[in-house]
Amino acid sequence: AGEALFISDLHLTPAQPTTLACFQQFLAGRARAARRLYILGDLFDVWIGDDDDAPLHQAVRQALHDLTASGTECALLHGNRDFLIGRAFARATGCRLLPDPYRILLDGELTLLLHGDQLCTDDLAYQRFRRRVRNRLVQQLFLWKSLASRRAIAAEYRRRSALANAEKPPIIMDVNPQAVRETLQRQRATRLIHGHTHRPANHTHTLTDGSAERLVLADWREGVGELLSYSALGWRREVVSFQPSASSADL
Ligand code: LP5
Ligand code: MN
Repeated sequence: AGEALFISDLHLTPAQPTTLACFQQFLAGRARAARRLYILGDLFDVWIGDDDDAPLHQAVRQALHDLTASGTECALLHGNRDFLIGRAFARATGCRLLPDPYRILLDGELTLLLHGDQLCTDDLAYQRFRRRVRNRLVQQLFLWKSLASRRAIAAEYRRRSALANAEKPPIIMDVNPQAVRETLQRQRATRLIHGHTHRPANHTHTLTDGSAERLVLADWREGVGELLSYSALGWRREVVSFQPSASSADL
């Protein structure tokens, strides 16, 4: 079936150019060896609409387009920062936008892919915020605004979110184990892969019949990231890091 790669939470932003460079290098190199790449949300630090033509967005569009044109399929889930990624972005990059959660069959086992924010059910303030911004009409009203005012609103959300998070006990911002079990059982899946929490680890959950595995992906920062791969060799975690070329190191 070929190798599948899973990454999440790159939080690409002009403020972190080496993380962008790392991702570009990854798409032009390591990712090409895979049959399929899954991005499990928060590829961007913030996404205010497909019409935003900032240089970083153009660079990412181009790099993803080159990857899919080379024959590696790419599928994308929305995160809590970039849920406004739409069809125009998918068309320009050749990526497929998947619903969250999304179920795939790997070697006869049902694996569930999600960003992970919905599983944080103890974070009531966030879930309330989420319901509001995932509303179609609210999104349409937002998208009708100018890029400048959308940018300002997104910055205000980010500011308030950071303030709110500083007050929350860390446990609130992790997934709720009961929500994990219910989701797995409802979807009849035996494996879950998600990001969002930035707490990379492999967990085992006991279900009413049997057990399930939960693989949490790391976030990318300062030019260093992580991927999870599934191939004939099984499951592996790999470090992805930016390698400056000799010429740019001379500068
Ligand atoms: O993002 P992170 O990891 O810091 O925190 C998340 C949760 N926060 C969010 C909010 C985003 O960071 C900011 C939104 C991105 C902009 C997208 C584009 C604009 C959309 C337009 C709408 C159609 O997701 C945070 C969780 C944390 O993960 C861990 O799970 O706790 O949740 C919050 O912080 C929510 C707060 O608790 C409550 C909401 C504060 C914002 C209130 C907005 C007020 C209106 C402002 C008017 C301009
Ligand atoms: Mn997230």
